[in-house]
Parts: sequence; structure tokens; C-alpha cells
Amino acid sequence: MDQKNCNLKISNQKDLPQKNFLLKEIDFYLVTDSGLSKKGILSDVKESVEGGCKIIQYREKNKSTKEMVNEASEIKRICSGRAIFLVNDRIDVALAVDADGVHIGQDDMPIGTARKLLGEDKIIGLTVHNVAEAIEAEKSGADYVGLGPIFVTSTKKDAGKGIGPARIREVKNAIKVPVVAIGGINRENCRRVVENGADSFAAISAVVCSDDVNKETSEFIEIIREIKK
Ligand code: TZP
Ligand code: MG
Repeated sequence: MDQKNCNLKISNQKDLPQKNFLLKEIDFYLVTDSGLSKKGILSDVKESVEGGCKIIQYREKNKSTKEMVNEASEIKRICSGRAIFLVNDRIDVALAVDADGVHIGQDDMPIGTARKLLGEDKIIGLTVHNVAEAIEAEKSGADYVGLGPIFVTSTKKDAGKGIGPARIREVKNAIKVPVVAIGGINRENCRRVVENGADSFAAISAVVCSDDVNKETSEFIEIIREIKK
């Protein structure tokens, strides 16, 4: 990923490939949900990016491909120069709008195939549930792993029960790529997630169900930075 093509531009002083450098810099990670959103996902993305969010995942399960491509291209425009923009599951939609990458699950397209389609410069995140899957994900070329659900969540009906924050440390110790925690994370429990080694965490309901997406985002970022420093 070169600076010119990525949605987020920060000068890389650490000589890492651009995508690895950008992923090291992320703290709060927003995942969209049109079903839960109060003001609509474009508003959520805009407010969250204005609140400092540097990575957005467009996750949409119920819209047509045409609607998704249109929405994805709007999100790309909002993220431009400010946030990494990933598409959940849909490699075709990511390619159509030249997103920065994708986030895929264990039952989605195999990561090697996704890599062939997207190329080396794009970011691929993979959902994992345990240490074995995390090691496999790293070996297969995942740029980061999404670990969860950490706590019980009603946002993803088939997510299973929470694995608990202590598991984050085990995964963190087993791999080098960034670990993004997800699932049931809110203002009450998010400290434990970062204290247990998560590089970043993602939330849906805690942010998009609130009245002030910008404020929720910036307060999560403040908490993460405070614990990490
Ligand atoms: N993957 C694992 S849990 C989850 C996803 C997409 C849902 C997270 O939503 P919330 O509202 O932050 O618990
Ligand atoms: Mg998926």
C-alpha cells in the first residue's frame, strides 16, 4: 500500500511497509451496522472519523451489491486521508471501490485466495477465536486478527459466548500481527481489554447506539491511549 493510494496518510518514520505501519497506529476501530445505527451509517462513519477513529469496517449483511458499492464508495470518500477503510466479507465490493482492504471470517473466502485477488498491498484482517486460529491466520498472511467475542454480545447472533479478556494475552503472546478485540466491548469493560494486551478494540453497539458517535469514539480513544502510554 503506498501513501498515495491509502485512505489514511501518516508519515512513516519507522520504515515499516505502509500497511503494517498504519495498523500499528490504530486504537479504536469502528464497525458499521445499518440495523443498529441511530443516524445512519454514513453519519456514524463521519462522526467517528471526526472523533479520531483511524479504521472503519463497512459491515453490511442485508443490502444489494449495488447499494453496497454505492455506500462503500461514500465511506471511502469520508475516510479519504483520515482513516483506513475495510469492507467486511465482500472482496468484490472492496475491489470495486478500491478500499484499503477487507475483514473476513473463518468461513469466508480462504485468505490465500483473498490475497491473490487483492494483492500484497491491501490489508486483510481475519476473525479468530483462539490461539491456534491466530497462529494459522498469521501464517496465512493476515495483517491483523480480530479476536472475539470477548464478552457476550447480541449484535452478532451466532458469535457464541464470550471468551473473556484473559484470552487476549494468550493470543497476543503467540503472534506478531496486531490483535483487535471485539464483542460486547463498552465503556465499563474496555479497560480490561487493553490491559490484557489488545492493540485495539472494535465496537458496534457501544458507539452506533449512542446519541453522540463522535464523543463515544474520542472517549474510547482517550482510554486506550491512557492505558497504552
Ligand atoms: N464479531 C464478533 S462479535 C461482533 C462481531 C462483528 C459484534 C460486535 O458488536 P458489539 O455491539 O460491539 O458487541
Ligand atoms: Mg464474515
